[in-house]
Amino acid sequence: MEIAYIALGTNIEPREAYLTGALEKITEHEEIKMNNISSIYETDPVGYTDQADFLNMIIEVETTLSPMDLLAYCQGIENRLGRERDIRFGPRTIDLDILLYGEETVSTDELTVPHPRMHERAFVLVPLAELAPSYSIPKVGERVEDLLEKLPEADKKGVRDWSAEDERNDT
Ligand code: A4P
Ligand code: MG
Repeated sequence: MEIAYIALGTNIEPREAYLTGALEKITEHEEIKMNNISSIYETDPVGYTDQADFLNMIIEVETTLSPMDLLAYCQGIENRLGRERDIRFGPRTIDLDILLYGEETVSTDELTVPHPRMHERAFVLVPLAELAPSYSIPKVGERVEDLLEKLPEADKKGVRDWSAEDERNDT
């Protein structure tokens, strides 16, 4: 059994339905147990910025799958939810990235764990700090909450708690 963290991201409507669909399909697997889920955040696009805002969230799972098998299962879910790959970093119905797999590091053509860009991304660190603030990221050697603390304010402003939006819609 290993603890793994998986990041979910979507910026094609219906965004919330893509998140819900992915969560359902992840929990369907008998070798994956959902331990915890973060809040949902609405986030400014990073990298390729001429695209719609994302919804991002992170889940903690417990699994007996190997990192490669977990990746393959996640990619199958992406495909089932209509993911098309054209622009790198571009719009997507659902993106499932394996951030962390216990204390393990993986470095192959198909899979890099910890995810190589996670430690500099507010849309990853903000939700991850909810679930695992004191997790020290292998290779980087720093804790999630310390990495988050060091990010520029402008980056953090690009990550907004989406449950607050629901309240706005109610009024
Ligand atoms: N791959 C390698 N390591 C991993 C890993 N740890 N988890 C390989 C998942 N996949 C991994 O991914 C390309 C290849 O990465 C896969 O074939 C897999 O073997 P992809 O999902 O097909 O393409 P991608 O998502 O466009 O590329 P990548 O590199 O995952 O992009 P990023 O770095 O994840 O960036 N802005 C906001 N606000 N929110 C976002 O969620 N996401 C991106 C995507 C850019 N900007 C964003 C967001
Ligand atoms: Mg990806």
